[in-house]
Amino acid sequence: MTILFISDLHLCPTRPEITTCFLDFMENEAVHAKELYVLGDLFEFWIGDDDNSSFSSLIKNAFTTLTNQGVHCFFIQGNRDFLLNKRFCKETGITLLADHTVIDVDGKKVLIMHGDTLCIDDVKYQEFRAKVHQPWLQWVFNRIPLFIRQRIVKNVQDKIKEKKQHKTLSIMDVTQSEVERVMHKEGVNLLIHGHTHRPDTHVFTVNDNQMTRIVLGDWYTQGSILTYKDNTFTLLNKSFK
Ligand code: LP5
Ligand code: MN
Repeated sequence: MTILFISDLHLCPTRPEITTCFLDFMENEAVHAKELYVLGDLFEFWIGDDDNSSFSSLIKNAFTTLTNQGVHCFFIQGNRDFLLNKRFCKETGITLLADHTVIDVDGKKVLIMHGDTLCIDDVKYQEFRAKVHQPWLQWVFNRIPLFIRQRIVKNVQDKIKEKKQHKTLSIMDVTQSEVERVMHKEGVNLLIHGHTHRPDTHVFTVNDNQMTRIVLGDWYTQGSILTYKDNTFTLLNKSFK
């Protein structure tokens, strides 16, 4: 039994090498898995489930093909695709999961998430996140014509880009006390997330219990896949060729 985890692909029409690598992964690797978990930031930005561009359709078709072949696909929203919702999932056969979800891997409880909620020292981001996650605001935003939404997003992104440059790397990483708090709350000793683009396996001890946090990598220069097989988790890179 193989379970795959990916995140932070940041798919967009202007970086075709990522899309090519992703489609190859879906057709030749994911197809042999039992389950595929996408832990957010699949897209560079997802404007809404009514985006029917040829690029969106290409990605949606890849998921539809996979789910039709019997692979269970799951999606957790990232900070760039928090507007990907039920309609996308219905069209593709994906199951949308809550921001923090505990799954069962061979009888072991594993907490999965995008990872942005762990960066609590990044106060400005958490304030921004709380704003754009308001259901009423998303309801209104989704009803604005698509081309206007694209302009709004471009404006906000330009505004934010400059602010991000002034942040330190440690502020944009997870806060260890928050990691320990959520792992304790959910009763797990294994956490898998993405977002920080710092692929690694962190092993630490809390009250004599060994805890593990696996961080997925981004797909900027190569694919990055966490594989669970034969009772073992392995972080693998997939070259762009
Ligand atoms: O993804 P990454 O690593 O580049 O950066 C993230 C955080 N940035 C973001 C921003 C998104 O990438 C772009 C969002 C565009 C949204 C358009 C919204 C349109 C309205 C929708 C309404 C439903 O997620 C970055 C983190 C970093 O991760 C590391 O964790 O630091 O956060 C920021 O840079 C955010 C700034 O700190 C806060 C900026 C506040 C600007 C307020 C603009 C007003 C927005 C009003 C929205 C209604
Ligand atoms: Mn992210």
